Amino acid sequence: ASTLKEAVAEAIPKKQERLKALKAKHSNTSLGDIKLDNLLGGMRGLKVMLWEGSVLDAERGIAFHGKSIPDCEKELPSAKDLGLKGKEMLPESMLWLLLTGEVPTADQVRGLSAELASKGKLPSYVEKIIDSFPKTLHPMTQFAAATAALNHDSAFSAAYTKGIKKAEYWSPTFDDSIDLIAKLPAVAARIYYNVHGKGDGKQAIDPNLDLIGNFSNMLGYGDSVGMTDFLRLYIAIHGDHEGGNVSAHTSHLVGSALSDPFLSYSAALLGLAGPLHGLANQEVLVWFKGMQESIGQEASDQQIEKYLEDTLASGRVVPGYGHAVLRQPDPRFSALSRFYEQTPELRDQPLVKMVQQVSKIAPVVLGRSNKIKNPFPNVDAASGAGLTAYGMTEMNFYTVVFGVSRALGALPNLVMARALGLPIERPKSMSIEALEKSLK
Ligand code: FAM
Repeated sequence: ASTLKEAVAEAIPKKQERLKALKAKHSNTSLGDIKLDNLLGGMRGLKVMLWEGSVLDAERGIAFHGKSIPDCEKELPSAKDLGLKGKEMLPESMLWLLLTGEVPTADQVRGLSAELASKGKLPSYVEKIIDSFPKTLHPMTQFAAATAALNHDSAFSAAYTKGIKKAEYWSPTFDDSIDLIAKLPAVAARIYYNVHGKGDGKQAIDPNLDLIGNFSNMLGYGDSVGMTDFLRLYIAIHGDHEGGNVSAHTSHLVGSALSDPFLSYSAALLGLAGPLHGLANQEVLVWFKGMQESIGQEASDQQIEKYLEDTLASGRVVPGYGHAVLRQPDPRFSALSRFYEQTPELRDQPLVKMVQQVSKIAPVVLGRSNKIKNPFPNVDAASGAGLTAYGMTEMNFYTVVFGVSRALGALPNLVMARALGLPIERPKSMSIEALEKSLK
């Protein structure tokens, strides 16, 4: 296959066959019990969703079609492989892997980057909508609203209105998904320009650059190879984290009603805006700023330990630590930490140094609490420090960068859900009385 769509079209029949065989043999086989604790505990651990792109193991962390982040860093075509300035793996390579399960060639990635560049320009009505927002409206609210408004030209909506066979739903869903992934950087950059005054204000696109090379230019960081490369790594590893996290789960649910990818991903962004989910990277920086004000830029381990204990004692969470599934340090944290170690201009930056220092102390302090199931760092413990160190100090924009990335997982999730004929979701809700009756 030379295009991503051809590669997806080739991969779908095999998946459909395997699912059919599984269904034929195991439709009535139990996948485990559902306890009241699951119903009251946010459905933790319930095997009730299907998504091919990644599976999260509590000990090993995320695996994308079985590949760990270090595997991806070795195998996925990088900026270096494409002759671009920088060395990190490209988000386009991750998108190809997530959708097809295959590692793309450098040529296939080059073609995908060119396709995304050709579809990256925003329609002027969306530019006007973004420009109409007050600067004080949170960038995530602006991001979600502009994303929904892009559905004016949705291929899926048009096809559905005209009449389309269920077996073909995946095709316009794919078209809308690629179109949206191509446009998210310009939406994000226009918001950044309006709210924080940085970037070219025109979201210019160079057809010979990769998605994030262009995104970095639009944001005004294009002349920093370090920042552009950091954004490539950041966006590649934040793309997908199984199907049950709030943002991917939301778009999966909304998409199951056949709302088009623009509406589905807009809903995902609103979930990502939550403090316990995507906004945690902003919360982490707020927490670090508070700590630095209180104990200084360079602090001893003891001072940091005390500050962590005070945070817990005040009933607040330590943002960037813990996870609903992980029970080990988040491999996404480890990848960013590796980047910091390998990048001289970052390694000795006070905030980066403190992030690394806290990552050794916090697990000990959080580990003393018997209620915290995972005392280790998640990706948010490290993600903001790099952005700040490279000059993106506007914390309320961090989750927007996360939102540009999460589309790499959430939108392929929609394509595969339609390709596999997954129905509208409708779990059962119970009342306390109904529970009392059924549990007596
Ligand atoms: N600091 C303080 N308390 C924590 C904690 C932390 N980092 N992580 C968990 N706990 C508490 C949690 O609040 C709960 O206390 P209560 O019973 O009093 O409510 C208890 O420990 C059991 O929680 P858990 O089972 O260990 O974790 P959950 O599955 O309930 O929640 C998180 C998972 C991620 C929401 C939770 O660890 C947290 O709030 N972390 C801080 C916020 C954060 O970093 N979120 C970003 C997660 C990241 F992966 C992402 O989605 N971007």
